[in-house]
Amino acid sequence: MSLPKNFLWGGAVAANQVEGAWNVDGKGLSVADVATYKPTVDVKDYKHQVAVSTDTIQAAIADKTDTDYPKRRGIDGYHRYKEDIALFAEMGFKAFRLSIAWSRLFPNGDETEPNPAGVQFYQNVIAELQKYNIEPIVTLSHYEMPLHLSLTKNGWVDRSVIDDFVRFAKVCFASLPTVKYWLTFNEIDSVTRHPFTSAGIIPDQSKHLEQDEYQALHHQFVASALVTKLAHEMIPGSQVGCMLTKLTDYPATAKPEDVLASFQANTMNYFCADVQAKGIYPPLITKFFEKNNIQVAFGPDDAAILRDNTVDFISFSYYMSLISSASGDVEMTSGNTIVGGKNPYLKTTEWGWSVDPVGLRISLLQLYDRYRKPLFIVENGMGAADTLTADGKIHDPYRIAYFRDHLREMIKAVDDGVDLLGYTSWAPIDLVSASTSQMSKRYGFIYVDADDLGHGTYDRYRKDSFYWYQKVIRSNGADL
Ligand code: BGP
Repeated sequence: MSLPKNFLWGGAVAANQVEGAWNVDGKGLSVADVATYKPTVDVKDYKHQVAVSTDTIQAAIADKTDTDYPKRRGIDGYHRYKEDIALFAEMGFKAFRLSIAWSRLFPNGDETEPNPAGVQFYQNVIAELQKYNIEPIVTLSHYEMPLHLSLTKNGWVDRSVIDDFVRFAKVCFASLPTVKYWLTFNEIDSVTRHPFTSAGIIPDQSKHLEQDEYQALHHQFVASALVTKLAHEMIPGSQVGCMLTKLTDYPATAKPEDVLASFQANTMNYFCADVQAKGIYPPLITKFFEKNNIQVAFGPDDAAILRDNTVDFISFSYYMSLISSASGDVEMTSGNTIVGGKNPYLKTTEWGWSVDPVGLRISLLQLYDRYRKPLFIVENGMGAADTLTADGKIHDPYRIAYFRDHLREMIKAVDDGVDLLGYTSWAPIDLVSASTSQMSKRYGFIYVDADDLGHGTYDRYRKDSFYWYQKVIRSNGADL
């Protein structure tokens, strides 16, 4: 069993979780900049906890500090990117996934010309990666849009945001012409899980929220298809991927009713990839809309735009699997953005996410069998608390075990016949958690000396897993 020679090993991050520098060099406020630190998140009420109101946003705008807003600090990646990229190169990265902060290029989102300092920053980052022959994989939208568009248009609910986004993408393609791999929307299916951070929607309790969510999602589909076309035109040979949260669901028992419930959960999970990879809304989803009184308005050309501009490859995040039962009588996962049944056969992380390496192999097989397009694992990893020892070490055998088990299953899936472009771990360096804004939920091979409240030197330390991943890449996965 071996991986292709050009397999893209690396790591993935998002701008709003690493850069900090939220008000530097002309950057505007983004939805991420008003996300507050939440020590605990009640899973059942997650949507409302992250769904800020206009009042809380106004308070955040008035607050010019970063004290309560960890994403404003990130890990100071804006100033330390050279040091970080040197560490990635030391691990032997072939690829690195990053995102572009839309509000760094267009502070309000609706300007006609970009902020030159923002453009320059990303040109510098890409040049630094290419200096080490690291292939950049760039996400255009990763839980981030200019806050102004959220406040003035209710984010992606308003169709005109498509034009704003296409203008932004055009600047990205024109200024970063050597980037070959692009992803349009990170975990596009998350619009219905956290509508504010994924689509700038400020929920109005008196309105039909699902209606707004699916309309916003439709606008993202159209925008994704339009920029896929644009990328192909502006950067010949470029490859554009969709990105979904792969939430592989199992029936709680072999009871046919449970199997049906699980099938339905998986169908909902495939919905976005069906639109982006096959170019059509699946009939089961259209019917779901009808039954739930959801009317998605299509522009006259939308169906053709979706049909004619499908993605080149399918990328996804994989963290866990879930279970479904017809009675709903199963224990639920807790402490994250994803609501689902907990599998009694699996262990969970400290944050309640089930650990299921075989589920990764199953996910790869399911996706490849369904779409027959190249796949890319662009997020997989484990949030854990780490301890920095007095002599500057971090011993993290639990993280090594997690990755080893997942990579073993990934390699088996390639041996099964799956066409896999690469694997970028989430995240190669500790960063601010998307769901809780915690620093203490650590994912990296590199430790960042900062706590949840922003105290610390922000110095970087190599964990034991750093040397382990270096060895994995060097052996192209043979030495796990
Ligand atoms: C994915 C997001 C990432 C990332 C990861 C881990 O859903 O695309 O941005 O953060 O999950 O989640 P968390 O940071 O909440 O632990």
